[in-house]
Amino acid sequence: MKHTPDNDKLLWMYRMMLLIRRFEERSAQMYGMQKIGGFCHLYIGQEAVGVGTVAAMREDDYLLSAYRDHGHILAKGTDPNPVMAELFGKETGVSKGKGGSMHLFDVEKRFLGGHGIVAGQIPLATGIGFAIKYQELDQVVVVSFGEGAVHQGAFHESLNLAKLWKLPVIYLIENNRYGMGTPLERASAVWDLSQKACSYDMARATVDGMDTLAVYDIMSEAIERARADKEPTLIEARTYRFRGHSMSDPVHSHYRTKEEVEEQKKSDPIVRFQELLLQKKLLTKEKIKEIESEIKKEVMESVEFAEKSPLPALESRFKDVYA
Ligand SMILES: Cc1ncc(C[n+]2csc(CCOP(=O)(O)OP(=O)(O)O)c2C)c(N)n1
Repeated sequence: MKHTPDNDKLLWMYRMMLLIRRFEERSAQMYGMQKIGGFCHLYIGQEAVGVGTVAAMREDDYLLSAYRDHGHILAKGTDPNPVMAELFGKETGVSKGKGGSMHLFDVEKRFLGGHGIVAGQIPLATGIGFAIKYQELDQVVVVSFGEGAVHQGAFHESLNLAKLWKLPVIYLIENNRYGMGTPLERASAVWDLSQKACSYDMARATVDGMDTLAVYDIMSEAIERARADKEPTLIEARTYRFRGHSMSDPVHSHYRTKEEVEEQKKSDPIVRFQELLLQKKLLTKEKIKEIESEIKKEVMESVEFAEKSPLPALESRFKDVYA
């Protein structure tokens, strides 16, 4: 591996993956208690992709994702309190309670959504890449989307222009193998999705999306290419979601077997990363317990904050709404 994080970053990555996991487990519980309503898609199982990616980014780089976005915004540094409040639909939420789970947003942290339309964020990210280049700045944009998005026209139009205009954008396919209940094999003529970059003569890579350090390495390389040479890259991270497509889809549905899910859980990215840090002596069993209890407290505080926050005022219903 060419790029390896220093010890502080390794610990940050571990802590962040655990925060995302515990935050979402708690969100699922709150959904069950009807504190959270509407759509809610969990990132559980995919944490290595978002965290490995953000660890390779600079703070002022931009990130966009689809609706499975809790992990991305937390990794980008947004406080869990307004994120949980947004899931609760409260006024103190990152989108003032009007976006919900799918439409998280934090301009300050340069997380530009949270997008519910499959592939909708891809042309937006391309436009942001254009703006960066036009203003002669040196940030990069990473846009994450599911494998279901690569068959949309918007994906192809974006890749073509990004290569033609040499834009600093990294297109990150988070291939969790299913678009709702449709497996990749039933939706795609090709299995190796990074091949799509060949049509646009674009740099490409495939990475084990359950391996946090491998994601960090590949992403660091792509970011260097984008920052220095203004060259885009298409990355396919092969990952897996342990939960259903959304809170309304049970974990073990007709489209995949219980055995398959259990088999995939053996490569849980957090367990793998924890073992690595134990081997490196960066973690001990006691330290793990300490981190677990700090995170539990942090997540419970976010629930309390969300519970206590007011609902958006009735008079604000047309504010910040564009139609
Ligand atoms: C343009 C559009 N078509 C259909 C939908 C309905 N829809 C919501 S999620 C989804 C599956 C997308 O799968 P994928 O892109 O692989 O992402 P994942 O949920 O696996 O993270 C579909 C078809 C939508 N939101 N937008």
